[in-house]
Amino acid sequence: MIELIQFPWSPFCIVQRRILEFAGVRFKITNIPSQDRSLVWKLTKQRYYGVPIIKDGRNVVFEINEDSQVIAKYLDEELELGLFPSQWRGVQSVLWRFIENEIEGSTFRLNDIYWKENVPAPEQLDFLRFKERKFGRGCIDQWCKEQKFWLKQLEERLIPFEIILTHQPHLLDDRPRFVDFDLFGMLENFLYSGHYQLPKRHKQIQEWHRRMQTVKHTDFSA
Ligand SMILES: N[C@@H](CCC(=O)N[C@@H](CS)C(=O)NCC(=O)O)C(=O)O
Repeated sequence: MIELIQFPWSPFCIVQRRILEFAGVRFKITNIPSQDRSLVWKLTKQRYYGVPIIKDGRNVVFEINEDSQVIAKYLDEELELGLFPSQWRGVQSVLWRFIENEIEGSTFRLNDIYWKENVPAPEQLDFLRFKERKFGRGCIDQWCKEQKFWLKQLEERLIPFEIILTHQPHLLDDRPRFVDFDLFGMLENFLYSGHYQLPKRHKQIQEWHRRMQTVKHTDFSA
C-alpha cells in the first residue's frame, strides 16, 4: 500500500493527499511532527528532509528540486490518472511555478498567522525558530500586522484563475490536471486554520474548490 509521509497543514502534502484520494486507491498516511524529519531522512537514505515523500513498497519517492513534480508524476504513471498530458506540459510547468511561489507566498503566511492553533505545543519552539531563521526575527508578528495586505494580494493573484474558470470547469480543460490539485493544495493550506474563506468575489473558484474536494478519477473514465 502507498504510504504518504506528511504533516496535515503542509500545502504540498495536501496536493499529494488529494491526488491519492482522487485515484481511489487505499493508502496510508503517516503524520510526522513538522520539525522532526528523522523518518524522512532515514527512508530517503539521508538524501532528503522535506515533506511530502511517499513509500510504495521498495520505492521511496521524493522531489529533486524546488520545481520537480517527481511524486505527482510517479502517482500519475502508476495509477494512470491523466494529470500530465503531453499537450499541457509547457503550460503546466509555467502555472505550477506561479501557484507554488506567487499564490503560496500569500497562503502560507496567512495560515502561519494562526500557527499556535495548528502546531502542537511541544513543536512550537522549533517551529518558531525555523520560521524566524528563514524569514527573520518577528516574521510571524509582522505577517499578522500585514494580514489585510496578504489577503488582498491573494485575491488579486487569484484573478487569472477566476477568469479561466469562467470558461471551463477546470484550469486546463474539462477534467482536473496536476495544476488543479496544486492550486487546491495551496488554498486548503490557506483555509486550514478555519479563520478564512475564499475571496467572495471569486465565485468560479469557490465552485471549482467545492468540486475539487470530492472529485474522483472514476468520474472521468470512459
Ligand atoms: N516543491 C516541493 C516543496 C516541498 C516543501 O517546501 N515542503 C516543506 C513543507 S510544506 C518542507 O518540508 N520544507 C523543508 C523544511 O521544512 O525543512 C514539493 O512540491 O514537495
